[in-house]
Amino acid sequence: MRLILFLLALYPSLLLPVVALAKEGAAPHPNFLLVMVDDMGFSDLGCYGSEIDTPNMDKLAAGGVRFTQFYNTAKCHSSRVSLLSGRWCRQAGDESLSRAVNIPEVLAPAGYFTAMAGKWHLSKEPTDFAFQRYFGHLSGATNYYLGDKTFRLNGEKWTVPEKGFYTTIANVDFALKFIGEARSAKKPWMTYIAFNAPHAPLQPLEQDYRKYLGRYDVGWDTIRAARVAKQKQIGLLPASLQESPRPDHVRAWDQLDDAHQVWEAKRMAAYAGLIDRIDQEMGRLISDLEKAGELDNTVILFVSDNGACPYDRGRPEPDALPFDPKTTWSDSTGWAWARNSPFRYYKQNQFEGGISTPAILHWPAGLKQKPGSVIGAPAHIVDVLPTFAELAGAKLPETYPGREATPLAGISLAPIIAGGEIKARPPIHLLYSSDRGLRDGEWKLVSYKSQPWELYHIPTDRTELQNVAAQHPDIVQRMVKQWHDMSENVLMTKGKEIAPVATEATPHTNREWTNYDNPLTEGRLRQGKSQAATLPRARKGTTLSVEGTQLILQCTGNDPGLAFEKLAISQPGPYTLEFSLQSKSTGAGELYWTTEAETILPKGKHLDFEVKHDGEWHDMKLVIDEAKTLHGLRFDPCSGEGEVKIEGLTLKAADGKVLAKWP
Ligand SMILES: [Ca+2]
Repeated sequence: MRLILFLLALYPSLLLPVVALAKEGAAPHPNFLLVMVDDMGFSDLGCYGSEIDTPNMDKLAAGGVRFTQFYNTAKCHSSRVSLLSGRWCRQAGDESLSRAVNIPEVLAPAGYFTAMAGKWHLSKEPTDFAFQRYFGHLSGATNYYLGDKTFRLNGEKWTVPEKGFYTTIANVDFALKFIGEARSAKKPWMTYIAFNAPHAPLQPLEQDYRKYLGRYDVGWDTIRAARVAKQKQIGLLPASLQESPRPDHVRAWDQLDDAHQVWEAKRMAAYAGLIDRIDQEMGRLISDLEKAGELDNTVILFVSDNGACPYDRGRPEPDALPFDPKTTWSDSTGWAWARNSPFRYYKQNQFEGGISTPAILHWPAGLKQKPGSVIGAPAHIVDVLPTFAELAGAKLPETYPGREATPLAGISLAPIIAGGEIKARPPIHLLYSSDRGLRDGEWKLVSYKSQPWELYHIPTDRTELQNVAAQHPDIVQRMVKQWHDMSENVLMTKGKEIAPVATEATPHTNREWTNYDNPLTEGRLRQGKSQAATLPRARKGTTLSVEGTQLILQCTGNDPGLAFEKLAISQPGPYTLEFSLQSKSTGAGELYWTTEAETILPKGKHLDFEVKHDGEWHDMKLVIDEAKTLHGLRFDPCSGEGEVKIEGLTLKAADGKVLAKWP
């Protein structure tokens, strides 16, 4: 009850019944084509400043509206939760969606044919959430050519063809098939396409890649400047806007050596190819709607789940061809900076570079804004459900079997679509892991990984360059309280996520940002003879690979982990084993050790340790309380299935001396 009263105090509009948008002459029951792209930066489309050819999206923008402050949650799965549920991710019950009623569950009872194609990334399957048709992968990322084992077609396992398959095209093939079924059934439809592009691995089609080879030899400083200039020239952003400068962790292009320039230019050609293909496939959808006479009364909404991704995972492969299905190029921090022009930071951060992405709405039959308009009002993907429900005249159910539905967090954008404006809206809550923020009116409160709160005045400082927290302690205090109130009462989040922020700032670093000092080698690091001697042995149910300084374990749940036999240690204990660990597996961690050759592990001594399987990196330190000299070790970071990455695995003596390091 306390929660409901709190929410009603915050959002009095929740009391109002849903009213169909009053529009004279507009046809009833518009169709909805909802498109979400993966990791597309704010400036990646032509109509948002890019040099990439996106004529179809530019045409949609010219006939519709572009939002300049359309926010997401800075991360894949949480944006998908908020998009479908109209609620903050934690509030909706995360991937389980257990505290939400979702778009297809609102539109299907109103007579809509509901379908989805592409990346799901949440619990169960789309067909468990009132999507009447589904084709795509349940996984968070997939090989564009080879797919993976999570592909489904209408609830059944679907085998990816060995040849001729490409995700971006397949998603549209199936979406068109589903739309055709809706037409045959003479029903209005809602189709949700969740492209995996341009998420890593960067695997463009050959022709789409070759088209852009050479275009990015000028480097990211030049491309970023050109994008910002275009954003101002086309009226997307004000001419007075001060773009954020290149951060220290991105090296100036002309300071890169030739090999790094060649490699990075190829990576951006791959991104451009992926985005060009999205546009071509959007063109195929638009042509189909035009031919069927449906383009006029279809609400097309195009959004991205988060800003460009800076996490440069894996070994560079500058000599590989990205259209070889076995090549898996990773993201580039320098290009992520350019792709998020003119903003700061990236995917996962709650700065504008992480949360602000393109959003285009096209609906000739109902949109009363001047075609080509730029909408500066803040909006968020939580607004999509209430907007679609209002445009469809669909009822928002207050209860749903098997769910504890919470009140909506989003508001309907119908007043903007009807040619008006939204003067005030409830605060936008921002949270992903330890990255936090709150947008309330003109102010934005933001914290980088729970570092001290920063405050920005968005109308005069959209690029977050002047932290005015010290000048406005009253505003900071009010907004911090609001953030905590919403976190606890609305999102129902607990523990570390709502702990107070740090009092002292430390440098913003990330081990997964590109390291320009890393040498470029040809192809993946092969496990050579000399290295094999220093590597642990993967146990029978575990596959071990080495990428850079990381040990990557693929665990099956049987015999998880690594064995270190015949350790050549010269010093008695106690010891510490230090490492960083990122796990997508399950179960507790265990460490076994022995000081004598005749004891076969797991006999000997052992300790248990806790592992967070949240996909985040955690620094860990295990104390091996042993007085004798180690002979063998067994290190099991999980007991279940899935991937575990270990970086900087180091055995140290009590005095801190490094005794062994892997790889
Ligand atoms: Ca994403």
